[in-house]
Amino acid sequence: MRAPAVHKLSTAYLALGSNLGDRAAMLRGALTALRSTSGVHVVAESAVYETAPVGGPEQPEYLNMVVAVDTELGPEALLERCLAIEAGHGRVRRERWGARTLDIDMLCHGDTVLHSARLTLPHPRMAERAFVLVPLAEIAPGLLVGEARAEALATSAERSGMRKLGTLAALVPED
Ligand code: X6L
Ligand code: MG
Ligand code: MG
Repeated sequence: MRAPAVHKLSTAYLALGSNLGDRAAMLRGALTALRSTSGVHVVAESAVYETAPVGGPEQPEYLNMVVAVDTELGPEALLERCLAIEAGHGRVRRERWGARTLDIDMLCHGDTVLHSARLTLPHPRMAERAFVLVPLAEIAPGLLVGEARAEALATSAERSGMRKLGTLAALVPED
């Protein structure tokens, strides 16, 4: 009898954002696509926040949320899947930090530390962004972001320009 293949499950945190088109539908579509991905299991989702844009040109307000996935995919494979889901939602990369239909950023992947041309883990700038920290702290308060717990960073984060809208399921009908 052949030994069963062993797959290591890692928990990855993904930050989702949208500020073009039907923003809530974009987030819903991202969740549906992640749930349909073999080897990806959505295990938690934060509330959805409407947030003032940070950086870049003048652009519309974002909807942001964070999801946790348990995954058998390695960091590079999960990144590929996230980029494909963005493209499938009409993401067009024009200027840096410009408006987008859907952005999916990998915040961390287990305890992987990685610096490749395409991906840096943990995400180097997540500790500075309230639109990431506040939803992240809802689903992973004890997660270490550098030296600090996500909850501590979120508590001290500047929340002006952030409005909690509620769960995604309450914003858009289930599909
Ligand atoms: C100084 C200068 C301090 C620039 C911060 C922060 C730049 C974040 C870009 C920055 C700076 C970013 C989202 C967004 C973007 C989003 C909201 C970025 C890249 N994505 N604003 N801006 N939500 N609210 O998902 O994150 S573009
Ligand atoms: Mg981003
Ligand atoms: Mg991105």
